[in-house]
Amino acid sequence: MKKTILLSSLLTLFCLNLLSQDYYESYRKGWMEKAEQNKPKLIYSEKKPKQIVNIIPNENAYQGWEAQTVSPIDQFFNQPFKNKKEIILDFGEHITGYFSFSVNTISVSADGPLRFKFTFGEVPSELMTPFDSYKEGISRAWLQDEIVTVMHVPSTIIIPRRLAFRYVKIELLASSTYYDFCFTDMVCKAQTSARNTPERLPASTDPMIRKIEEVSLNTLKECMQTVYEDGPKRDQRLWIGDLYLESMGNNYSFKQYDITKRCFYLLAGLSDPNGYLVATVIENPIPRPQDKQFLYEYALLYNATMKDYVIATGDKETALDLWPVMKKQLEIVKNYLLPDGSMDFDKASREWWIFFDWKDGLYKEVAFSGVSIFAFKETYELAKLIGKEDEVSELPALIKKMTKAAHKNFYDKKTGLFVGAKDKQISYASQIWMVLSQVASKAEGKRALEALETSENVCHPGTPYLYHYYIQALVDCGLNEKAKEKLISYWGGMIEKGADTFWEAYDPNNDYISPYNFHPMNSYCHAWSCTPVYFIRKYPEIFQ
Ligand code: RAM
Repeated sequence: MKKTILLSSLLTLFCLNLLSQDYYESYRKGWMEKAEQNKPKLIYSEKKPKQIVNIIPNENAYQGWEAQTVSPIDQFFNQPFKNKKEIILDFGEHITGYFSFSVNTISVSADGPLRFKFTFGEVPSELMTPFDSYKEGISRAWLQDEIVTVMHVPSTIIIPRRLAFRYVKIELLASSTYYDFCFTDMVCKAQTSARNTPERLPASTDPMIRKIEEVSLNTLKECMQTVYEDGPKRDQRLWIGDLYLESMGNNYSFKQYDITKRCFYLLAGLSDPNGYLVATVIENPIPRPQDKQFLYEYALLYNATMKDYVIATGDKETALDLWPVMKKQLEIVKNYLLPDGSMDFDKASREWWIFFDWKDGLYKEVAFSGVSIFAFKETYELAKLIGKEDEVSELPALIKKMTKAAHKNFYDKKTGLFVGAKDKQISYASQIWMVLSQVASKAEGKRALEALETSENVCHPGTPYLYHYYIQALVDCGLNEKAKEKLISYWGGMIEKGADTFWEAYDPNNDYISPYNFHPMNSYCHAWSCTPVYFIRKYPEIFQ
């Protein structure tokens, strides 16, 4: 009896120990060191305001506001400001960096402090929509308004937070009746780690494609800091889904691979002790994961990103070093794989954040199966590239079985569309992921993507993130003309609405779409919308 009790307590202790063990214990330190060694250098430049503008209501303008030129910037510097009280300046381009300004008295010396409110906006509406109506959700402090008290005049003040903006509104909140003052200087010390200059597109390229590429590159450049950020205004951090698309853009433009390498190592080094990747990590003040932020397909897209990286760079060493992470992520899919090859979507939904798009009401069962098969395929391709296919030799048979099951469960022969087993919603996401996973044959995929345009009650993409996969699906099915047409109408549509960097959320029919129910909270320079440059460069015969 005593012996049994002793044995079972030993067993419990052993199990507890296993549970509390860190899956990558012996690797983490080395991975974090490599992340540090590959931190890209930031490059700085000084940017100054270009002109004075007014932002006026216009129901035909994007989000109801339009910036109009008032006068050149020399009408601002060294001009009395006390009675002016408010002004909006335009820097003429999207900038990420640190903002400073200098003030001085005019004639008599200062007898007291000044107080200003600065509001920075990536798009005009941010300067005109009162921020305090935002009540809940992510932090109100992401919104870029700052109250600054200048105790001594003259002086130069630097706003401590890093900003991302094109426009700045200055409001004078307090001053002395005894003296007037003026702004003598204003600079934004802009920063990015994008240092290379991509080759120019051939002169014969369609001017709209050229413009779209320029805005894509600006978007990517602004998001390339010491990691690939999702957006320099918000959330200023690395997310795996954004990394996937940014590194794709980078592979075809700046071709700077230190930043990609750093991101791989950071994510591995900061993964959960259970071995699964956390969807997002924060760099400052010390690198850390966002606790328990597990996002199903993001964990899997790490492997796909690595496959593309190895093809672009030939750097098998990094892939081999991080192979244990990629192998472990396969387990995530296996946890929901049923004996007949179908996937337990309900169970996965309870245990993971399944994303695909910011779109209310999107039913994700089909896309969930698609991305799981896609991840297996990409990982197998990677394994072959680095000589590890023996370690994942079960994958080809699993892929076959899962493909068969998904086709059987989701394909509606009559309509030619893929719909869920439980919910028959027709969505872009479902068709896209059935194409990308090759559950749909090329002909079926073509039919499904075309049918989306004539069907009713279709759930459309809400973000350029899903739209990226849509363009890829069109290309994969050979719908080249349509891919070009859609790329021009979607990203070109943002340009026509005034974008100088591409946005986090965009629905051509709803300018106010916002994952946060408050459009000023959206990021208007967002990593995952930078991929036109990838399409334009990878498929010149289609897009150039
Ligand atoms: C947004 C982030 C990021 C994305 C996640 C899922 O809030 O900005 O781009 O990856 O959502």
